[in-house]
Amino acid sequence: MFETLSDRFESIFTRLRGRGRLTDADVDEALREIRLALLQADVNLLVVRDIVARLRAELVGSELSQSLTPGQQVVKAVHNELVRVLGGQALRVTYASRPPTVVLLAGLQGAGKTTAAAKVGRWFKQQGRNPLLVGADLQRPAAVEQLRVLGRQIGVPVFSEPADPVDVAKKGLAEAIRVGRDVLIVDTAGRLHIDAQMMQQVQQISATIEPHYTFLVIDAMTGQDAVATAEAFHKALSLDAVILTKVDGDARGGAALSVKEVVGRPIGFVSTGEKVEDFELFHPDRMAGRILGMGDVLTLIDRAEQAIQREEAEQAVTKLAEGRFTLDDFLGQLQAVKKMGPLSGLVGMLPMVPKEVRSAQIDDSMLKPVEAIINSMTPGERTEPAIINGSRRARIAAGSGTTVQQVNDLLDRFKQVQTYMRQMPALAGMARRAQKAGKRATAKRKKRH
Ligand SMILES: Nc1nc2c(ncn2[C@@H]2O[C@H](COP(=O)(O)OP(=O)(O)O)[C@@H](O)[C@H]2O)c(=O)[nH]1
Ligand SMILES: [Mg+2]
Repeated sequence: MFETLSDRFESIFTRLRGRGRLTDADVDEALREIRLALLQADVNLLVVRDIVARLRAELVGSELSQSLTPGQQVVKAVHNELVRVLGGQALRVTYASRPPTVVLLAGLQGAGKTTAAAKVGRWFKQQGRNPLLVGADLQRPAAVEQLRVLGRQIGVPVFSEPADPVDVAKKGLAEAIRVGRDVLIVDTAGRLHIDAQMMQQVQQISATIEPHYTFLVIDAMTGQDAVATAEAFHKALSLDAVILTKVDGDARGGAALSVKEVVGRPIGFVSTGEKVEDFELFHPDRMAGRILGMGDVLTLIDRAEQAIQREEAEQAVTKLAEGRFTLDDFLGQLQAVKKMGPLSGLVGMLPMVPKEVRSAQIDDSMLKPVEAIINSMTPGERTEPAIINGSRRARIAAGSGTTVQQVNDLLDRFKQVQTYMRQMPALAGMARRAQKAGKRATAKRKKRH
C-alpha cells in the first residue's frame, strides 16, 4: 500500500536534500508536488487542501531549525501531517467491566467482513481474551459456514442458528455470558450498495446487543467510494473505527488518508491479505514512516520478537531511537530478519534497504550485498561510519565484492535514518514504552516458567 505516494515523496525529498537553505519558492514548488502526489494517490480533495495549507503555514517564512537540513525539515513536517490525517494514535481497546465486550462488524457485501470477524477474533485471542464469533449473516447459507471454517482455523467457537439475524445476535450474546466468553464478535450481512433495509437490520442488531465497539469494514481498493460508504454508515450506526481491508491490493492509499478527516473516525485495523494472520492494529505513526520510506522499525520489532530474543529487539529499538544504532546492530537485525522466514513484506519495514529492493520480489540473496558490505568493515568503522573516507570505501567495496556506489548508498541511508531518528522525540517515547511493555511481558513469561 502507498507505493504511489512513497515513490513520489522519495523523489521530492531527494531533490530537496542537496539544498543548503530553502527559499519560499522552493517550498512552493515542493508543496505543489506534494499536492499533486496526494491527488494522484486519490486522497480526498478537501483533505489535500488542508494538508497543504498546514504545511505551508509551517514551512513558509518560518525560521528553520539550525539542526535540520531543509530537506529534513520538510520530511518532518510532512511526517507530522501524515500522522495527523491517519488518526494520530493507534486504537486503544478497553474491555467492558461486565463481559463480554461486544464488537459489531458492519459493511458492504464483499468488503471482507466475515474474514475480518475471524481476524479480529484471532487478534483478541492474542491479547489473551476468549472470543465468541456470531454468524448473523443469514442471507447466504454459505456465510455462516465460511465463518465456521475460519473459526476452526483460529480456534474460536462460532455461534449461529437458522433464524432471524437480530435473534441470532441476541442469542449469541446470551451464549457468551452462559459459557463465559469475554469478547463477542458479530458478523452481519451486507449488500452491494447502501440500502435502507440493510441499514435497518444492522441498526436493530445494534440496538439489541448494544455493542461497545462498532467497526465498519471497508475495502481500500474502492478508494473514495469506501470513504462515502463510511460516511453513510457512520450516520446510521455511530462507528468507533474502520477496518480497512485489501490494502495489499491498493497501491494508492486514498481511502486510508481520507477516512479519518472526512468521517471523523480512525482506522482501527488493517487487513493485508487473505490469510487470517494478514491483519494488524493500525499505527498512524508507523504508517507515516513507511509512506516516507523511513521504514517501520517498530512493527518489525513486534514481529521479530517471535524469532529473536525480546531483549535484543528492545535494545536495538532503544538504540535506534537514541541515535546510538550502529551498523553492527543493523547487521544483527538483518541476520535476525533472515531467521524469520519469507522476507517480502518485512523488508519494506527496514529503513536502510534500498527502494529497488523494497519493491521487488524479495529473497535472501538480495540482502547479501548489504551484509557483505558491513562484514567488510572494521569494528571501528561500524560504530563510527563517519571515519569511512574514500580509500576505506574502495577497500570495503573490494572486500565485499560490491561497488563503491553500493557502499555509498548504504552509508547514506544509514546516516539519514540516524538523523531522522534523533529528530523524532515521539519515536524515542514509543521505544521507551515498547521497552517497558516488553519488560512486563518478559517478567510475566518468567513467572510462568
Ligand atoms: N487480498 C485480500 N483479500 C481479502 C482481504 N480481506 C478479505 N479478502 C477477500 O475478499 C473476499 C470477500 O471477503 P468476505 O470476508 O467474504 O467479505 P464479506 O462479504 O464482507 O463478508 C474473500 O475472497 C476474501 O478472501 C484482504 O485484506 N486482502
Ligand atoms: Mg460475509
